Amino acid sequence: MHNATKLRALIQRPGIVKAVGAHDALSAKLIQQAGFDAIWASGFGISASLKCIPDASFITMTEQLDVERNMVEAVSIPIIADCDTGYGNALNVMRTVNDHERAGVAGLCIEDNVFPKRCSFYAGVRRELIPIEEHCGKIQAAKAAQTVPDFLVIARTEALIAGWGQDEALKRAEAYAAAGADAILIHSKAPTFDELKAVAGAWSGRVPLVVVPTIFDGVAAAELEEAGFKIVIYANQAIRAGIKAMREVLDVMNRDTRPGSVNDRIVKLKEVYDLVGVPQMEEDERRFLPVGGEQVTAIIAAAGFEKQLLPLIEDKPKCLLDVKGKTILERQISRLNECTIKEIALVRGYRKEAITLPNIRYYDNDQYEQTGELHSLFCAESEMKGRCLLLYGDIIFDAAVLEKLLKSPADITLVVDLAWNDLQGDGSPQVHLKPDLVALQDPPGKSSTLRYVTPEEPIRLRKIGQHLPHDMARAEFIGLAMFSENGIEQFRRAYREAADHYLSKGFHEAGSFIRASLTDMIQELIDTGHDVHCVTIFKGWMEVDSFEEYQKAWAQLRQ
Ligand code: SPV
Ligand code: MG
Repeated sequence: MHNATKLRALIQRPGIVKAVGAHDALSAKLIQQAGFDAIWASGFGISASLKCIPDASFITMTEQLDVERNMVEAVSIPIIADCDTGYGNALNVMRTVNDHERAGVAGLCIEDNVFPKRCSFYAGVRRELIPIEEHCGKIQAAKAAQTVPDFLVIARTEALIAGWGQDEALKRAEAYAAAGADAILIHSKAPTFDELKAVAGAWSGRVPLVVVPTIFDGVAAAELEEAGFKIVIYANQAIRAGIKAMREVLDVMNRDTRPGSVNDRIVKLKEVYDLVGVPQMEEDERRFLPVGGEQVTAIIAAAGFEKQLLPLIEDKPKCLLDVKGKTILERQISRLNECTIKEIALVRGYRKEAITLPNIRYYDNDQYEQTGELHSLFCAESEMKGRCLLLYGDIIFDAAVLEKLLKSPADITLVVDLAWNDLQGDGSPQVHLKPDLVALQDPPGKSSTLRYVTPEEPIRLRKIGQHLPHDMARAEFIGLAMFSENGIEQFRRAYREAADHYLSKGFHEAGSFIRASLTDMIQELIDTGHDVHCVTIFKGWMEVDSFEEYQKAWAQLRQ
């Protein structure tokens, strides 16, 4: 529905239509939220806020229209454009009307001041009006040009403002109505409503009357309606409120110097977010952005100490091992960042003071010698909300591995490498001392062993652990897993239940719950009926678990 049709409907309905002057999209939105019927795109307000200049025909139509278009986008209530003198003569008015129709405003108001106009309230400014016929010509041109049937042309007379008297005001109002105006605004700057009330009382009533009670400000809407007005415009109270509020806050903050000193005078940030539509943007992000673009928190378990790596890790944890000028941790963070993952938490333990990279939230597992990596991960339990990645601090992986994982729609997804299976039986040296093996529901390449494509869709995981019989194992877990918001909730709940149940017992392959690995907890999830999936890769990663693996990393990675 065109904005104009909405305004017509408001005018047809019983009661006075309440419009408020806005100077930008934000003020228009506030006016709509406050429950007013319409917006007055105020020349006074837009001159002040956009350029901080007087309301004296300095603002061009282009500048004014730009602001009005922003308002049209921001609100659904109709907008009446204050077009001053129409930006020229009758011919210019025609273009003014068409441009405003296209902008989607409901109507416009053209006053009979000479160009350049002066705000009606400026004292000591010479005030002249154009001849009646000339303004009638503008109104006729406006009506002839309009293409949107409901578009509203309001003719405004400044006869009372110029001191030309009530008769002249009425004469002009009648002439403009006869010329086709859809409504008449008779402006007044008298200190009381009396003068205008008298004019309205004498009005023929052929079209509705519009009033701007700025100077005679003690009159209520009901009284204006009673006097015969159909539209009231509260033209500049919103911008004046803004100026006062800003001044007060700036003054307090300047004296106090703490931003918090003005907290009781300003809205919470959340209110601004809501006002500009952040919740809708979040919803749209969830619906339309490719998976991986949304916020994911990565939790890196890097607390452990492995004595087989001494003396390499004498003074630092394993994740700080340098591989060709970059530590394992720096390589991980680059990979995460490449996939737009910026929320990174890391659990430190052994030589924790050595890890000082910025932009990471740190958690400490000071019991790293007596506890397993599951316990370490849960030191960062407060991070386990929304989508989460859990990863071991000693793996290096290609970006494609992470990209594939991020596309998984499953609640719980592990990355597993099928290359492990292919290396079985071909005599290749097994550098891994204790790979985390997995058995899959429907492993790829089962029948055709030579060539196959790793599937895109996640496959269901049946078993995981280092002691899996090799004829059952099809792949190796690489130490990288993703949980959806729902998946991480399941994971936390299952962890709590298992902690209660297994506290003093062995837990899957772990001698005790406190020493359990992530894989023990994954097996627990499977055994308790949760769906655990995996995406399959073929190589593209390495782990630094031994001196040989560290040498291999040096040999294979580029600078
Ligand atoms: C405006 O808001 O720009 C107006 C109304 O034209 S008034 O300032 O009261 O003249
Ligand atoms: Mg104005």
